[in-house]
Order: sequence, then structure tokens, then C-alpha cells
Amino acid sequence: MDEKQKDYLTTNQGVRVGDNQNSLKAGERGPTLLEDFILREKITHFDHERIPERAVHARGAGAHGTFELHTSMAKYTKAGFLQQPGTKTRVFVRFSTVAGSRGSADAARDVRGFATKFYTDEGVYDLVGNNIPVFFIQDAIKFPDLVHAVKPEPHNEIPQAASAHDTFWDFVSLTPESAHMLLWAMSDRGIPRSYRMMEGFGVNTFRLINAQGEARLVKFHWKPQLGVHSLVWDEAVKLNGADPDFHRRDLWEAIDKGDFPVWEFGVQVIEETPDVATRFGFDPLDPTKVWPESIVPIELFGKLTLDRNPDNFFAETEQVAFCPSHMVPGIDFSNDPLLQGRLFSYLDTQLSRLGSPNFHELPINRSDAPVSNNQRDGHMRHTVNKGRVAYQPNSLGGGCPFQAGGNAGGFVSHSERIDAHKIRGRSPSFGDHYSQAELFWRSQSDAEKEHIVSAFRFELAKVESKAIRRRMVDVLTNVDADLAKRVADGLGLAVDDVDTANKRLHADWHKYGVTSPPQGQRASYEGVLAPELSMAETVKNTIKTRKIAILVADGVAGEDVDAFKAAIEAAGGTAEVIAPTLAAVSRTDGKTLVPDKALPTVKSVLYDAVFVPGGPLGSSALEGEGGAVQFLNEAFAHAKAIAATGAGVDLLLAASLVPVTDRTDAALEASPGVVAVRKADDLNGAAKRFIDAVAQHRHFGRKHVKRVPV
Ligand code: HDE
Repeated sequence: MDEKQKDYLTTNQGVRVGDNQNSLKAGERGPTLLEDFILREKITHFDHERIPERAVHARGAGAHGTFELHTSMAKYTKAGFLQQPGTKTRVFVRFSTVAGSRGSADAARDVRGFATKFYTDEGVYDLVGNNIPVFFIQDAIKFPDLVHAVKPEPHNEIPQAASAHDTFWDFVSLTPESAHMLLWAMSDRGIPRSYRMMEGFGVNTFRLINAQGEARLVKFHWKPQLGVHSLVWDEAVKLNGADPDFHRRDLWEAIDKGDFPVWEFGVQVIEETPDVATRFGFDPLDPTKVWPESIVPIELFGKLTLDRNPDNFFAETEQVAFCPSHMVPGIDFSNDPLLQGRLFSYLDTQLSRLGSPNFHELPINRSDAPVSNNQRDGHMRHTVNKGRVAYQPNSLGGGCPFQAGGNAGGFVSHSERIDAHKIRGRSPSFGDHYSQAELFWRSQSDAEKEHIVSAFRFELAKVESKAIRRRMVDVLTNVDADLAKRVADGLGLAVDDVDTANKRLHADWHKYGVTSPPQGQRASYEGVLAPELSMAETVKNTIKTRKIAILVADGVAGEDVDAFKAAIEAAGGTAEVIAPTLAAVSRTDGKTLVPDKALPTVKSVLYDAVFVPGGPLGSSALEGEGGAVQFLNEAFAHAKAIAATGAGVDLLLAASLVPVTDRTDAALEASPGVVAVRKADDLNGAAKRFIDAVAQHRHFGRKHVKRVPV
């Protein structure tokens, strides 16, 4: 290498390091010298390389992107980035799980964070949301209790990244306001297929303020272009072993390949009339309630595209500091008591996590709008402020910097009139804990209901205390009798009528000091349809970015592979050829095929669907591979699309897709999402049927699933 081009190793002071392999010693066999500043600098830096992980949402993955406005929101807000259609704003988004620590696995059952930093021309705006539109608690004062309850238990730090333990269910069974969110968390929303296929919600209620100073209450929504899709529980459990980085890797690879994730940004708007607390049956300030879209429709106004992976995880994803209090003119807070507490918490936590009030100077947190104020000094100050003036008002600095007032784009808080007694309490409708939980339950498809029941059964069966299990069934009895019965059946418990359940619940709440909020009147959602709460009708017309496995062995029908691979790729999916080893396999047409992956290194859970091409030799070779048979069984039990051509169909028959008593091609074909074509004379037609089946994401209507050994 040319001497000038060489990149020499240096210390942090820029001194070139002569030897990076040996510390400075007194002789070959002598002690190391304290004088070795190169050794000490290197090790000292290493000793301090970790920073406190986030108290919640410690595990995450982020990406850069752009938000582009397509519809002016000027009628609602004066925020600069929401005025002119076509305006682009740089963003950084971090997705996360809540409960697990930084090294925990991605596919845990949990809420997902969806936090967006907009670097607007008027300053940084953070929308720190989740993939579930409601929250467990209504008041910030309960947050430390909620988090202590769900985190690993303090005596033995078990279990990691799981709510299936006593302390969590103890807390929520004594906190009835959590009922609605519990249904969401136990639904498939708690185990998303990928970060790219989740909805996002601001959860808390905010205000938009227009140029006329008019304020309206709003909720924010992110709608994913690829639809909302989830894993199934058995798959999630296995994924956490097969690839603990499943979601992180998925996001990284998609962006790397140019499959940029896209969301539409939308808002629900409520006029803040004097009767706003009672007009809808729910109080818009209550973060345990959704605003059903049939009552308050969503207006979509822009598009978020994530198109660049971070260069460095620590510098960007770890050091990014979100605060709901990072707000710009035209958007404002509501009195949602959860939000009010968050406004304090995040700034405080960034100080302890990043160690300095100068965290806003880190590149990932820096505002694109110029920063000019009289703040000075502090740990790790980067800015070199000039001049002698660091106060306001001043004359020595010509009065600079000036406060902007409202007319020059200064942030002016919405002048809400408040005339009230100081109390510790909540508005009465906050006491209606169950009506929306019931609306959610009622809005689910049969398969989704089944999954919710299984999740409650699983989690509560892991709870050791019988009394807690009993209490949770009593809470569910208040939501819906059928739900309670189905969960109780799994726990060997009986379900009583609501009055009996409530007598027991109230006795417990009294005994353990649960005082607020009192149970209020139940709102009626009779006749309200809320299909948006279900995932059943989501986007199901594309296989874009889906990963499909093709299982092959020596003697595979090459043209079947070619036809399916071409069809999958043409439709925007990815096909990976998997063989028993990485050695090239022979094709029936005399050519060879180089596998992408070796069977022992992959699992069905890493793929969205599977195809077994024909070729009698290849298929029977795979029959001798337990991994291939297990692959098919798992794909089948996890409701994924499966296709086979020619002799490949024999492999499907050899697996447990159909019962022994009915091992026929017809029985296979009768199973939803299974394409079994013995005579492959219309390969393209078969591939098309397969692609349509993959686009459906999952096929929950399969019979005989329970007997499949997975
Ligand atoms: Fe958070 N939350 N939270 N939270 N939250 C944090 O801030 C907190 C809540 C959410 O990717 C912490 O930087 C309180 C609701 C996300 O960096 C902390 C309350 C929602 C992230 C904190 C809530 C969220 C956090 C921990 C109740 C959905 C990750 C580290 C009043 C709207 C952001 C940190 C990222 C992170 C406090 C409730 C979302 C401790 C006190 C509701 C997405 O400040």
C-alpha cells in the first residue's frame, strides 16, 4: 500500500501506535510498566464501554429514513413539516421489546416499542409509541410497579423477557384497568412476524394546534404497507433459539436489500367540545381506550420509509434518546395522566443513561434546526461557545439569542383553562375497565380468539399461585363469559357468574389495598364494529420480502426449482435452496445446484413457507433426513403455505400433514394452503397457487394440526 494511503493505528490523542501486540515490560519476562499509556488508555476505554441499558425497551433495532407529507395538515396544525405536500423530514426509528434486557431474544411475547425521531426544520419531534394502541395503566404513578412486576423477579432474576410468571399476573390481576391491554398482549400482536409488519400507535392523546390557535385532541397511527402479521406461539418459542436476533436481522436484511419498510402516518381527530369527557362513552384522555375507527376515522397524511441501516449500533441505536417532551410548535400535550408522567421520565432517564445533560449533542440526537441558548458546560460538552455572554437578557451580546414569542415560531403552549381542586383521582369513565376489552375480544376472528385463549392458558399455567390464577379468571369473567370459560378449562378452574367473580375480586382488592379507580359504569359498544382491532382482514395480496425455503437433495427435479424460484422472485419474495449439506446437489437435467443453506443450520421457523420440488431420488433422500420431515411438520403446524411437486408430494405424505388413515394426495390438497401437484405439467400454475397461499400469510383452518409432533 502507498505510504500516504495507509491508515495508521493511533491513540485517542492521535499518536501513532508502534506496537499493538505487546505491552511495555521490564524485560521479556518482567512486569508490565505503569508508564505504558497506550495499554492503559486502551483498557480504560474498554472498561467503560457499557452504558446503563434502558430500564425498559432495552432491546431494540433502529433505522434511518424519511417522512414525506402527502396531504397538508394545515387545517389542524401549524407544525412546519406538516404544511406543504411533498415536504420531506429526516427520521430515525427505533423498534424494541419492553421487558427483556439488551441481550434478550426478539420473539418474546411482549409489547413492541415504535419510537420515531423527526429532525424537523423547527426542532426535534419525538413520537414515542408502541405497536399496541392502549396501555396497562392509566396513571404514570403506577409505571414503576408495572415494570417491576413484569421484569425478572428480583430474588433470582428469572424469567428473562417473559410475562409468564407470578409477579406480573399478581400485579395485573390487582389492576383491573390492565384488562384491555392484556387481551392485546395475549393476542398475536404480542409476537409480530417482523418490525416491518406492525402497526404503530402514539397511544397517548396529543393536541394539534393550527395557525388560528385552535386545538383538537388527536391520536397518531402508523399503518404498515405490508399489513399486520404475526408469528404463532410455538414458532416464537423456537425462533428464540434458532435466531434470537430474528427481528433485528429481518429489519437489517430488508433495508440492506432495498426492500424498504413503509408506513402511512395517520391521525384521529376529536373536537374538544365541553362534553368531550362523556361524548363517546370513553374519556379521550384515558390511555386504556381506543377510539374505534367507525366512530373516529383515521386521516392518512404522509409516508414513512426506512431506507438506511445505522453505521454503528452503539453510536446511533443505543445512544438515541427519545423523549415525548421533544415537541415542536403545532403539536402539544393532552392531560392524559400517563403522558404527563412520561414528560418527566424520559429526560430524567436519558441523563442517567447517557450520563450528561449534553446528550443532545451526540450526532444521532442533534437537531437539524440550529441550537442557540445560554446553556453551557456539563460532562462531555462538544459545542465550543464563543464570547463572554451566557445569560439573557443581555446587552453585551446585543441581546442574542432572542426569545421568539409566538410570531417568530416560538413554542407557545396551548392556553387551556384550568380551574380545579388538587386531587389524586381520575375521571369517572376511567373506571370502565372491561367494555373495550370485550369489544376487542368480540372483534377477533375465531383463530385469533383461539390464540388469545392459548396465550392466557400458557401464561397462567406458568403462574404458581392458584389464587392469582383464580383472580385472573374472575377478571376475564368480567370481559366475556366464553373467554373466561375457555381459559379456565385450561387451568382446571370453574367459572362463576359475574357477581360471584366480582365478590371475590373486590374482597381481594380490599384485602390488598387496591383503592383506585373504583369500578365505573360500563360503556355500551352494542352494534359497534371494530374490524381494525383484528388482523384477519389485513393486507394479504403480496409475498413481497417473504422468505421461502426450497428443500432439495441429490436428484432434484431442476426445472421445478427453476419455475418456483423464478415465480417467487418475480413476486418480490426470496427463495433459499436448502440441502442436507452445502455440497452442490445433482439435478435430474444433469446440471448441479449450489444450496444457499445447509439443513442443520436452519429451521422452518426462519421461513414463511416451504416448497419441496419433485425428483424421486431427491425426495426419498430427504425422507431419510429427520430435519426435512420436521421442517414440514412445523411449517404445517404453524399454518404456513406448503407446496410439493412430483415425488416431492411423497415427502409431504411421509410427514404428519395428514393422518395415517388418510395418506392421500387428495387429503393433502384438501388442507388449506397446501399445494400438492403430482403431475407437474403446469408448473407455473402450481407456483401461482403457492404464491397466492403464501400471500395469505397463515392458514389457520387446517384439520389435524394438534396431532402433528412439533
Ligand atoms: Fe416508556 N419509557 N414509559 N412508554 N417507552 C422508556 O425511556 C415511561 C410508555 C416507550 O427506543 C424509558 O429512554 C413511563 C407508554 C418506548 O429508546 C423510560 C411511562 C409508551 C420506549 C420510560 C411509560 C411507551 C420507552 C426507558 C408511564 C407507548 C423506548 C429508556 C408513564 C406510548 C424508546 C428510555 C427507545 C422507553 C418511561 C409508558 C413507549 C424509563 C414513566 C404508554 C417506545 O423513560
